Amino acid sequence: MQTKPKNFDAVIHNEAYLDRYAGQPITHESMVSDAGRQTELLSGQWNFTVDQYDMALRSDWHLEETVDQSGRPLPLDYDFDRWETVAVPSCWNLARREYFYYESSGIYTRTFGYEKQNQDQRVFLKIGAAAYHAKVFLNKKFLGSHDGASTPFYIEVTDTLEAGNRIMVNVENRRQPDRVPMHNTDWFNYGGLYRDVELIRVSATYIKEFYCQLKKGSGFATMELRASVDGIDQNGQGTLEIEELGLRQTVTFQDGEVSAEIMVKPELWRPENPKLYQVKFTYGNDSLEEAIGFREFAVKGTDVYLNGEKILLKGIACHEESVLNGKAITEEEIIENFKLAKELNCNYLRLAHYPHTEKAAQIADRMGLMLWEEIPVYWSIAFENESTYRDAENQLLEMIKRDRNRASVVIWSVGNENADTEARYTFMKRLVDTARQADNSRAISAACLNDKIDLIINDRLAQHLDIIGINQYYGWYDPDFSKLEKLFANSSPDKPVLITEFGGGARAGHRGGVDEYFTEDNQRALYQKQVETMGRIPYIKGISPWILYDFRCPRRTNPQQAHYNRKGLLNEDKTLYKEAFYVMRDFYQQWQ
Ligand code: GCB
Repeated sequence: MQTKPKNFDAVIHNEAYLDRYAGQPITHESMVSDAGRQTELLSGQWNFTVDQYDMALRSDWHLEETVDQSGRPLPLDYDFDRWETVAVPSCWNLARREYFYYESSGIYTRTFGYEKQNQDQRVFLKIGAAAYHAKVFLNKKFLGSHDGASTPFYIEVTDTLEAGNRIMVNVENRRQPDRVPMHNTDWFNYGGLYRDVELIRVSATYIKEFYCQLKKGSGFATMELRASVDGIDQNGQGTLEIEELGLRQTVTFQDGEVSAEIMVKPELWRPENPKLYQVKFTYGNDSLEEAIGFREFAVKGTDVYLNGEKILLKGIACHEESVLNGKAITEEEIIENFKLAKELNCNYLRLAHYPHTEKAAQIADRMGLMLWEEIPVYWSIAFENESTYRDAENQLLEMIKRDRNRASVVIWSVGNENADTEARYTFMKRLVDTARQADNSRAISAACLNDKIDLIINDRLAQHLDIIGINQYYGWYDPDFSKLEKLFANSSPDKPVLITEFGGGARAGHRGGVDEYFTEDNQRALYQKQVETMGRIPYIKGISPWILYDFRCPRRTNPQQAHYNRKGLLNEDKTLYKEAFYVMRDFYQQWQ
């Protein structure tokens, strides 16, 4: 065994400083069904510092050791309550000019009071999103760490909370090859606590999971209920109530779980009539109440059905971003995006390339838009790496568990544009199987690449998907547009194909010849050719052009792009419509 030299200093010489935080991963297993629960928000101003050298972790700042063993005061490198403040939720990149491209650790801390209401109450801390990795400390205790920038995580804090509390969160957003996504993407790498942080109080035995959706193939007349409870009382009764339907059904739990089918004929949710019911579920003293829509989304042959009727998915892709707030997009901004999608005659959006806030699906439920939700298995992540797989799978399950009661969500996507290698095939097939097992009421898909040499749709993953997503940029990255016709002619898929991306860049207001790149005229001509071609292909059952509005992208450096991906149908602040917007709007108006 190697011994440490006598003058080894644990703070400055110990490169294994992260080891003491390993082994407490926070995963989908600790999620709490929280839709419709009263929570206490810890949002607002938090003290913050960038911590490029990871001093908080190397020196255990969370222990707040202010004196040495003999009680002599120590010189401290931190001063929690006198640091500057930033808002939670927000992205640090937009808090200050100096932080714009910052990719490392940031330390958030605040104090808060807590009043116990009764002896049996249990409390969970929920962090809506921390990009990308978080380590959470409460009252000098390390509570665990979470990977993945876009999904919520939950930690039980019942025994750690006191009347006065100090929370400290290390959030770290280094781009790394073994993460999901890896270090190379086509969007901006925001960092920070950019969704709400909240406390959730539940009963001693509480409802942990609650799933209630229409059962597929039941003639729209049966609801499937699945729930689990956690706590000492595992064999009690739960009650499902939907007042508007006159429904009150009692179900009996066994060993903490129940699954039941309930005959009932609700009015069906659809984009033209996004009917939602207030659904209440009670177990002992614990209860949940959420607005749920009931619908059936199915695939048969090359057709897509909603509530038994053939539909086309008239969509648009969208990142979770605004110029002002980065990823900490507000409800008003989501509503604005969805209104623009409706103006484009859409009934559907592809939420690319990672889970957007859960508010998006709640709003889509209300506004009547169908959604594709995706995890950031993007380009060439470390498909050979088992820990990368576990991270991807956990993000997938956190997304599914979070949103599986949302009628608007019709497709789970397991990734985007991944080359068809052996390792990728195995990795993504596992994800498909996991998604299907977790929720068989939706279609599973992925945005695939086509074979650019033989010009054919032949991705091996496609055989395991319900719907094949295809990204194609003919007329842009490959200027030879004739290849698109060949690709479609050479392919005869036995399932529906969605064109998950096509498009080209244009700077709003920049006009010129149709052959001049980055003009609105070039983009318009490209859209005209694309929709004219795709509209004739019988197996194409949905389209989501890339993209609703321009988004920040450090890869894009020419003066027209100016660090934005300019493939939007609107500019980045959505004040300027580009010509292609109207091409798409008119196409969707008549596409049937
Ligand atoms: C793609 C990617 C998307 C990019 C887009 C582009 O295929 O899926 O993330 O932003 O192309 O603009 O190149």
